[in-house]
Amino acid sequence: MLKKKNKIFMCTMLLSLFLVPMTLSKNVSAETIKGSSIVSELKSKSDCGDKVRNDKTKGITLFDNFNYFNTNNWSKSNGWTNGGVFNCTWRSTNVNFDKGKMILTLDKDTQGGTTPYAGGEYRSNNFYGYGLYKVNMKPAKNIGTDSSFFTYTGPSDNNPWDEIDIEFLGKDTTKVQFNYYTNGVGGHEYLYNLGFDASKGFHTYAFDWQPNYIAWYVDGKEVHRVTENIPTHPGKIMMNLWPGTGVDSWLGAYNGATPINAYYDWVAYDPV
Ligand SMILES: [Ca+2]
Repeated sequence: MLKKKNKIFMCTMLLSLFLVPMTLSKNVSAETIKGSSIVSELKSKSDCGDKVRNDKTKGITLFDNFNYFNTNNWSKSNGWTNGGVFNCTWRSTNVNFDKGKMILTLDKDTQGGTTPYAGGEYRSNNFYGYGLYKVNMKPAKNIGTDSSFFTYTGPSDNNPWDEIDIEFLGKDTTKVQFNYYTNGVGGHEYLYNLGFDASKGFHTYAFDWQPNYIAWYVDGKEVHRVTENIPTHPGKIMMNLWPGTGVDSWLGAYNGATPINAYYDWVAYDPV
């Protein structure tokens, strides 16, 4: 029993060394070990690598500097529209990487879609649950558009609709909107006055999703917290840029200006 425990501890330590980046906040190492359900499944040191590769949905840290399209972890949405308020078709050509940044582009659709515009969307391949989600980004500044960072799962994943949002309404990028949905119930929109224009430079936005609260952060400072009816289902990490339709009272009427870009420098997830 003791030997088995020692092996598990060794795996835990190795996992921590490889997976916990330098940017983690206080007490994260201990929390990662405690919260990492894959650890209890490990049988020997040699299992560590395979488990990391095969079980990314549980307790795994993610960091991407957006130097290139890492197909192990991410997909570009391509060839469909969400419909509803989204007046664009997602095109993989609208997700690009340059000089260490991911660039999402909104422009006119020239590939025969049913919508007049093409948007960019980047989504994780895996699902992520409770933990700290961070993005360093610079949203688009243009009326009628939305630049976002969020977690999402829903009927397309055979799950209830759970979502946690950071959204920049391009009509006024001196504010950021936070929101969340639990089993399809939303209506928690909260506009935070940043005190700077987010479209003018890169800043770090984050949310800490825990069983009994969600806290949102701007440049490391907590600025909003909710504690009621918190989502429970792990979701995909998503970023997109799109023009609205039929939601002028929210986004403002899109003026059709193209091309428009949103920039993402890096993203991180820690299961703390
Ligand atoms: Ca970068």
